[in-house]
Amino acid sequence: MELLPAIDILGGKVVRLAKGDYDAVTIYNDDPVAQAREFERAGARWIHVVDLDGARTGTPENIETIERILDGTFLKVEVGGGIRSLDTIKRLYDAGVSRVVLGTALVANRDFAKEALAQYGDLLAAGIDAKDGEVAVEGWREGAGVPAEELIAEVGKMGFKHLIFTDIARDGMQTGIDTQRYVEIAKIFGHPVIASGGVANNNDIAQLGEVAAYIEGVIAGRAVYEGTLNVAQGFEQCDAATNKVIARFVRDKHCGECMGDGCADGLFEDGACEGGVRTDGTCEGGARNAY
Ligand code: AMZ
Repeated sequence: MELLPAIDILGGKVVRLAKGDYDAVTIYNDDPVAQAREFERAGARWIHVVDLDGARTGTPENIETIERILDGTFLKVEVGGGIRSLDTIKRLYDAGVSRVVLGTALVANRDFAKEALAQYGDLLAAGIDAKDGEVAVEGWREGAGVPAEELIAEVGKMGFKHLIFTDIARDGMQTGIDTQRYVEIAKIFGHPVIASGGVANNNDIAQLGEVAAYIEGVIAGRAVYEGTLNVAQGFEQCDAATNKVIARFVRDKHCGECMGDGCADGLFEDGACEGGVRTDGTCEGGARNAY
């Protein structure tokens, strides 16, 4: 489980929006590269970068800034916002981005998403953001008319291995998170999920840590900038949660496949992976083989 501090870029500055509203902007730093360095100094391994201009217009507008972050730090960088072409993915990949997030394209251009997946596989993450259960697109200004659960299941079947799910009503609000919802989402998706939206403090990280087999990571934004979340402690909490999951995998004799990706369903109930944990079936019958 990783804690990913968020750097949302709008007009070249580090901002937070409230519930994704472009009219409710707080500027936290004029220099995204300095912000990234600060997170690196605090112990971050990953950061989550959103090109908010790109998410709004459909074309990334802050790639040069992202390239400067990559040049100026050793961080692993996850990037979303306006990524709708293979050329853009290639540019980000060539620049050294570790994970590329597709949001709107998942509903607006399924063929592109499939082609991207065929070419870039594990580099990609599905970014699904929901308001009242409906998927939101185009900078969250439009509803896609698709229930979130339906799209989550679909992207799992398509072959996405990473999913970032944002609870829009909580995003930028420091409300706390609905841990159980992320467990359900991971089960539907078939792999652990990256939780986003509403993190308020270290208690949220602790709660997610309790179900860490289902949680690949957690993104925190406003709570980091407002200082209600202690990031250094957050990184330690995540490491401890990860270690606990690994220990359980070994103790309960899960197969190596499970360990690599993390199973998503009922893993620890009886110490078995059987029961169709993954939609692609990787774990079925693979339980109890290794270790
Ligand atoms: O805050 C917003 N209005 C917003 C936001 N944070 N709108 C989009 N996004 C992020 C998504 C995802 O990471 O959470 O942009 C990415 C998706 O962009 P696109 O252009 O692929 O839909």
